[in-house]
Amino acid sequence: MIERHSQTDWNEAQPTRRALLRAAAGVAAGTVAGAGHAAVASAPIPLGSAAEIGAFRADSRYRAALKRHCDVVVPMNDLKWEALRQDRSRFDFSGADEIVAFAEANRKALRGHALLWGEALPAWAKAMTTRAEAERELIRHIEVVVDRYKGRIATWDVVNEAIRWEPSPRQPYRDTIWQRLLGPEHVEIAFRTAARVDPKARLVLNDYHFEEPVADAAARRRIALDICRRLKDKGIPVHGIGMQAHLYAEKGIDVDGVQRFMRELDDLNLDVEITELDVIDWKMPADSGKRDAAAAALVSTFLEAVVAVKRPKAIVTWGLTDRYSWIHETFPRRDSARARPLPLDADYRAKPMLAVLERYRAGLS
Ligand code: 9MR
Repeated sequence: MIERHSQTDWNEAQPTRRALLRAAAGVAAGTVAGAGHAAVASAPIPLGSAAEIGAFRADSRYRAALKRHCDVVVPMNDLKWEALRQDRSRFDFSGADEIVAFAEANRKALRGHALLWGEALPAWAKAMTTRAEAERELIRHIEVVVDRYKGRIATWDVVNEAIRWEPSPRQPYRDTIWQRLLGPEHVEIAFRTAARVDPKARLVLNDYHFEEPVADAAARRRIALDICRRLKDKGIPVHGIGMQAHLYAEKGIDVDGVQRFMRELDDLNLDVEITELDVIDWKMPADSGKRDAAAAALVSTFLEAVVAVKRPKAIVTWGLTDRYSWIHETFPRRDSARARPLPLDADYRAKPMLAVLERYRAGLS
């Protein structure tokens, strides 16, 4: 077992002497997972997970897994409008505060998810009708939320899933309440406000469907870069792009496309982070051993493609254990087998995917 890498400030992750020594020791002892892979010591990459409040409260093994496997914790749902703003006039921070306190007590970094999203909105927000109302609410929301966690939540997904499924330069944005009432400016307002309230925060544009070998994914990468370039041209801070990386086992990875994307991010002086990694295995054969091997190989192919060009600021999975995952409901299998999207199985046993991730955490890839 690779020693836990406790890194409080994952934004500043550097190859420490300890990490290098640990890496070298792992290679020498032959304990490194993914045997056959030429392990090379390099900067450790902080690992993290989203934490779902129901499981977090009810299941002590879930909390133990977060402590053991994470350098970074992300409240999965409790910083969304739906959780914070059921009541229009009063913010409810109870769930978010619980997870933030846990992260701080255990010296984990935090990512905030998400300040602007077209989903997970309370009914009153979906029913807004005027530009002035949307702008007022959006600005107030970001002011209150970012200010509350200023200096504690180091990184924010400022805008989540704003890019249309099949975007074009003329129609880059998804049809959301924000786009309907504010137009393309909704993205600028969100980033500008977050930067004003916490000038030290790292501000990320988060989205998905960037890595499959299809034309749509290439178009989405191009649009994401365009959005960031335009923000920068206007002097509005944006620090990185979050690749959610909900990977489809049957689709594979566009390695060349992903690597080009990394170089283009470099050209714009933008970071990359992997923000919601998991594997959608609904089209795979039921055999769990085969599925786990395929998931680990897919994650490895994806992360190798990224890391070969650019080291992500963090690698975050959307949960840790197959016991709890959105994939069970959203991508139900036709047979009676359960989805196996995450690095630990439903009984918290390590799967091959965990070994792949730990190589990066230990600085061996
Ligand atoms: O996993 C999350 C699930 O528990 C919520 O019900 C849902 C709606 O808030 O959001 C899920 O997380 C999503 C994330 O916030 C954004 N990217 C897609 C994720 C899976 O739907």
